[in-house]
Parts: sequence; C-alpha cells; structure tokens
Amino acid sequence: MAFPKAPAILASRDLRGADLAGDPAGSSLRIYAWMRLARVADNRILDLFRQGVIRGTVTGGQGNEWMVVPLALLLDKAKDVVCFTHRGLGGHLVWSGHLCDHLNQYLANAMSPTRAREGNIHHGDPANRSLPMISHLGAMCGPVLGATDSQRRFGRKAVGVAFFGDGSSSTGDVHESLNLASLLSLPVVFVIENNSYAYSTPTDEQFARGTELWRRAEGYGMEGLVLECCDPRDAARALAPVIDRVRETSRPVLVEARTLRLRGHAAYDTCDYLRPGEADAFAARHPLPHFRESLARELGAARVDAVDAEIGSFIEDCIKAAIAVPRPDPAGMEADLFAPAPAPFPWRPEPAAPESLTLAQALNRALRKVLAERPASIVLGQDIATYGGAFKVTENLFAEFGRTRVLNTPLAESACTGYAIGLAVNGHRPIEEFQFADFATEAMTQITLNAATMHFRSGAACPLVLRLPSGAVGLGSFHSQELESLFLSMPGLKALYPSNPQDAFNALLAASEDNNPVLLFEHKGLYRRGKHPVAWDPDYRRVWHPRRIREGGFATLVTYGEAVHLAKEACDYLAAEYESDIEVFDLRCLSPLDLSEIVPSVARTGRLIVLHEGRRTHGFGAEIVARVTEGARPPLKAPPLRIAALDLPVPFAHELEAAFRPSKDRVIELITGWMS
Ligand SMILES: Cc1ncc(C[n+]2csc(CCOP(=O)(O)OP(=O)(O)O)c2C)c(N)n1
Ligand SMILES: [Mg+2]
Repeated sequence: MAFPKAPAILASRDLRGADLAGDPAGSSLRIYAWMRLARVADNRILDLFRQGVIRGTVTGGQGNEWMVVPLALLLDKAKDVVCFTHRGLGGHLVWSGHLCDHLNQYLANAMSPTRAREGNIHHGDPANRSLPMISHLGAMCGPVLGATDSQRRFGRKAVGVAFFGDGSSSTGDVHESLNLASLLSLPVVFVIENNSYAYSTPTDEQFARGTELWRRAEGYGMEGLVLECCDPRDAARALAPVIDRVRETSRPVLVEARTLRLRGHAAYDTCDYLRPGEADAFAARHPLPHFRESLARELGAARVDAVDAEIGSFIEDCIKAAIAVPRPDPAGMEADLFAPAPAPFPWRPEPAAPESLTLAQALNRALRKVLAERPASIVLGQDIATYGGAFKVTENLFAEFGRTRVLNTPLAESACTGYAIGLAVNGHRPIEEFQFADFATEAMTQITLNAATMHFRSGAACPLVLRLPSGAVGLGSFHSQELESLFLSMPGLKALYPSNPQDAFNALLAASEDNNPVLLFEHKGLYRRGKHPVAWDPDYRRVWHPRRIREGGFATLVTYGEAVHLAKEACDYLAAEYESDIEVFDLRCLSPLDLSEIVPSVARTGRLIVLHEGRRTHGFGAEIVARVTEGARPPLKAPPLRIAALDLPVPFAHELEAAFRPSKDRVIELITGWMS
C-alpha cells in the first residue's frame, strides 16, 4: 500500500536548540505542524473509536503535545532511546514512521507495527530505539535505562528519555529505576507527565505532600526541575540544555512536566470527577490555541491556516488508506512467539580436556567462557562481583572482567530485570543472577509480561538469561521454591533445568546464545554434589532436548533437576528388588517441551510416572501427564503416577522439609504401591 505523501513541513523531524534563536519562524511553524498533526490525529482516533472502527480503548495525548513534541524533535533519532507512554502519540509521530503506520496500530490491521497483537498506543519502533510500552506503568523505565546504557557501551553518546505519569510515579519500578540510573550514572531524562490525575484520582489522594514531584530528585542524588505547561518554544528552550547536559555529564535528571488533563483518562471517561471550574482552568492554560494565535500574529493567519488545511487533508487521506488495509491473519501467530534460533555461536572448543568440576564450578566456567568469547555479554546480580555471588557461582569473574562486564546490582529485581531487557533489546546479552529464585517474583512483570512477550508483540529479540537458584535445602519458604510452573504458565519463556555439571555448562552456553529470555533453573542441592568431568561438547545444543538416562520396559519416568538423582536411586533399587526396570528421562528443557522420545517410550511401556520437587497441584508434572497421555495409543496400562512436593509453603525444619518434598523412600513407596 502506498501511503499518502506527507506535507513538506513534516519533512524534518529535528530541532536543535540553536534553531529557536536563529530561525524562530521556520522552527516555530514546524513545532506547530507536528503538534497539530498529533492533536488532530488523536481527536480523529477518538472519533473512529466512537464509531466502532477502532476497538479496545484509546488513550489520547491531548494536552501533552506542548512538551512531548518539542522533546521528541530535540532528541537524536539516530542514537537516543525513548519509551513514550499512552499520552505520547506526538512523540511517536515525530520519532519514526508514517502516520499510516501509527493508524494501522490503532486499527489493529494487517500492517500494524505490532502485527495487531497489541492495540492502542502499545507500539514502538525497537529497531530505532523507541521501546514499545506495556500497560504496567513504571515498568518501562528499566528498559530505557538498559537500552541507553547499551548505546553508551557501543560507544554511542545517547540520551534516554523515560516518560511516566504522576500516577505511575508511585510505582516501585519508578523508584528503583531512579535509584539505579543515579547509581550507574546513566544519561536518562525521567519525565513525569503530571496532569494532576491518575485516572480519576487527583494528586492529593496520591501523595501526602502535594505535587512537588520533581523534589524527589534530590533524594536520588540527581538534578530535578519543574516545567510548567507553556508555549512549546519555551518548553524546547528549557529542555534543549537539559538534554545537552545529560548527554555531556551522563547524569540523570528528573523533570516534572505539569501538563493538562484536557480529556478523560480514555475514550469512555467523561471526566465527571473534575472539581468545579477545573476543566475551565485547564482550558485557559491550553498552549495549543495560544501558540496558534501567536503564530498567526507573527506570521499571518493565512500561513497557519494553510498548515492546518494541509495537515487536515493529509490525516483524512491517511485514515482512508489505513481503513482500507485488510484485517490481520491469525496464521503464523504461534510461530512468532519465540525469536528464531540463531546460528550457533562460534565458541572456542574449550575446555578441550575434561576438567573435574562441581555444578557451581561448571556454571562459573561457562560464564567465564561466555564473558571471554562474547563481548556483548554482561553478568549482573546482587553480590556477584567481588563476593562472587551467594553460591560463589560468579567467583573471580569480577577480577578478570571488571565492573563493566560483571555488575553488582542493588536490591531492585524489577528495575534491574527491566534494565537487562533494555540491554538485550539493544544488542547486548545480559545474564542476570537472582540471589534465590524466590526473589524473581519481585520481577514478575518484567519477566513474564515485558521480556516474555517482547518478540510476539514487537518482533524484537530479547536475548536474556535469568539464573534461578532453586530448590529446598533447609532454608524455609522464601529461599527454597521451585517456580517453573508459575513462570511457564506464561508464554514466551524458554527454560532449562540441568541435573549435572556437564549439562549445566552446556545449558549456560545454549541459553546465552538464544535470542529469547531463558530461565536457567539451578538446584542449590546440586551446586556442590561432587565433581564430574566437564569439557567442550560440540553437541551442547542437545541440552534443549530430554536425555534417556536409564532404559527399561516396565514404565517411563520423566523428571528433571535434583529429582533426577532420586529417580536413578529409586529405579536402581526397584530393579534390584522387584525386577521392574523403569525407563528414566531427564527432561533438561522445560520449555519448549520436547516429548518426541518420551511419547513413544510411554506407548511402549504403557505406564507413566512424573517426578519433581515442585508442588503437585498445578505442578509441572500435570502438564507432562496431560501432554503425554492425551490421545495415547495404545491406552495406558495404569493411571499415570505423579510424585511431587506437598501443596504447602516450603516448611523450614529439616524433618518438615523432608516430609514436604519427595525422598528416595517416598518415591519407592509410591511406585511400589502403584505397581501392586
Ligand atoms: C501498575 C499499573 N496499575 C494500574 C494500571 C491501570 N491504569 C492505567 S492508566 C492509570 C492511571 C495512570 O495515571 P498517570 O500515571 O498519572 O498517567 P495519566 O493517565 O494520567 O497520563 C491506571 C491506574 C496500570 N496501567 N498499571
Ligand atoms: Mg496523570
């Protein structure tokens, strides 16, 4: 489809601070044209929603253009990083693409930039560093930090801009991100779009001490300033030096932009909650008509009228063109969940001779290899630098690779995972250690909604490894959990769970070269369970598939992680005592599940056992049983047996923990009971 030709005045998307002094007329009219485009487009999108042509919801940016348009014009589109919010259509229009691209997004048609997988303004242009927003407010700050840092690491003098509203400023992610940006000295401008309301809630019901949100900057050790709603040229004059300063000093700045609540929260909101006179007060301060009037005075009404007319007919032509685009095709959706597998990385075939290592040492060896051979890799997590991590998996890496590659993080799992996502989307390959898998719940939104959905909704790869020390080793409810079911009930995550040092080494290489977020579950009880030979394995990618570790004809047992060792011991005992040989598979990869060898094995043995340490109800075994037995031919000889932990929080005392999770004796008892 040929998009209508844009008016000449929209040919330039750039504004330099100096333009405002040197050529006030030319640059003023250009700012006006982009603002006008944003405003009329937003209004027409609202009309189309009311007519039922656009579905879902639309959240307009009316009242924010005076700030977002000059800011977008001032940024360097060839290197800077942004993430606009649901009030940022003006920013999107300036940043990249044709108006039709953006309309296609709202119309969710076959040419939508999110391939119609997201609606409203949830698109971006990741290839040009405009990160697509997710609804979860505050959660986009971390990715802006990461992508901006990634640009700097690649030697590009970028600035990032993280937008969020007054309401969003209450989220933990915003706090974590402000702290992280200051700590890492990241060149990010945080912009609070304060329109005095979060949906229907006024600021005095959101904050105890009024609305001086910019003053929070001091607490984070950064500069803060307030920008009252004003003529967009004044906004540009105020913002240009801020951007320059952030670019030069690489210090973050917090800007509170006091914007206007000209319309309701979204299309359906009639704003009944505004206080008496408030709507009129907003209207009186509305910069767009004032700006238009001054331009008409300065340049003559005819020139401004001509811009309006040209933009108006361009928008109508674009709407016609976008409406004519066919509806999206569901075909291919499932294939797009994951980014395709890249060619194997040309790893050096080392260690050539086997080294005798524990599983923790094997992971350390693999991390060293990844850091040494792949410059884009970065290891981050709490206490992982000089201390070497809670389980010493990162020991000595800091001494060898330094702070830029091996980065200690504050207790801010959500922002740090967001930061890692930003690094990943922009071309780095972060490997994040969670001190215990349990703390990954702090980053639930970032992992399951931001990272996991990234490729599906934006087409961008997110090569991110999340290392999760798992399993019960006597530490109680909050340092012991097996969280595979929790995470893997959400689409878009890959997951590996090695049971021995060689698989752990292979798993880290395989995960680190994948172009998707990969959860690497590491059972703490296996970290130091003996030393085993570990060497370069040209078949390391086999770790994405299960391995048959014991042959047998009586039944098929599927397990993973530490339970693999229980299974082996129990099956050896059963073979000796009952002459019942059980075939055992170490699943190794929990997502994507490959059951291609397991299904024929169960067809042959006619019996299926699943064994894992995670809880039984909604446990991962339920999925395996369902997938293996649905449509099983021939029908099974016995109902499947699930052996798992009790449906309880992980109890602390060792007697209680032993009763909670499967033991060798319990496995034997349950299997013999099932056999008889
Ligand atoms: C974390 C989170 N909680 C709740 C919501 C639902 N919600 C969407 S917009 C909104 C109000 C946001 O207010 P603000 O950040 O001030 O932005 P504004 O819409 O005023 O521009 C709420 C509560 C959300 N998107 N994210
Ligand atoms: Mg608000």
